Amino acid sequence: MSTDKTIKGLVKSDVDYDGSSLRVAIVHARWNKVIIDALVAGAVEKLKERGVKESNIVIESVPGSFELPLACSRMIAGSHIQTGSNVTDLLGGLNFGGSPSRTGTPAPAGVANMPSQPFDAVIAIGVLIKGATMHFEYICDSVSQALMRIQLDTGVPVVFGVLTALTDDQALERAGLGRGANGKGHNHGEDWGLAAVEMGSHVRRWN
Ligand code: DLZ
Repeated sequence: MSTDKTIKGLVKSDVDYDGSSLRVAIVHARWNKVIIDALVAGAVEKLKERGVKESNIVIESVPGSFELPLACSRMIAGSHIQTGSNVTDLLGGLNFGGSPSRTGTPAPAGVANMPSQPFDAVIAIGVLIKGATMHFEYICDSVSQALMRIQLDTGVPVVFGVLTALTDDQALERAGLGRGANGKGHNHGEDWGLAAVEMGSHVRRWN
């Protein structure tokens, strides 16, 4: 047996979950946006690879990670209402070859309040990087606890896509943007996209 095999990390599922009937929201913070963009792109890529339709991927942004729980909670609660139409100009700078719909965009006349399918999963994406004060600790703790509470209270999977990094380099590596001796690293957004499809599929089966 090879000794260099790591025991850490996610083992790929034996099942290729089919996301073709799922509706998924991505809620992301805008702090540390270069890293956020890569993570969102990774998540979208895997959602689409698993068959989630572009029109069923809804992306919303909030200022910082602290705002993620409220946004997830309200999006789940209001997910039967389509507040915006499909919008192709994603976040101005994001470029990952897709055109998921956005909420929060003023809906054209006649589009607002159209019923739509509830979200099967929500991915909350934020990047917290430790600074000189206790700010990081408070936000990491409250956000992770709140996101867990939301998924348990609502029964809708909330994927924990919040990087809690001690340094810029740690965060970059976890978004596949590493610049150090460890190489580019791995984009965890991809894992979060797969987790959303898997958990959304499980919950449909369990209900
Ligand atoms: C204020 C702040 C700081 C210092 N650092 C981060 C960070 O690294 N990542 C992040 O997502 N947000 C940060 N914020 C903003 C807070 O999350 C929040 O947006 C503000 O405190 C307003 O509620």
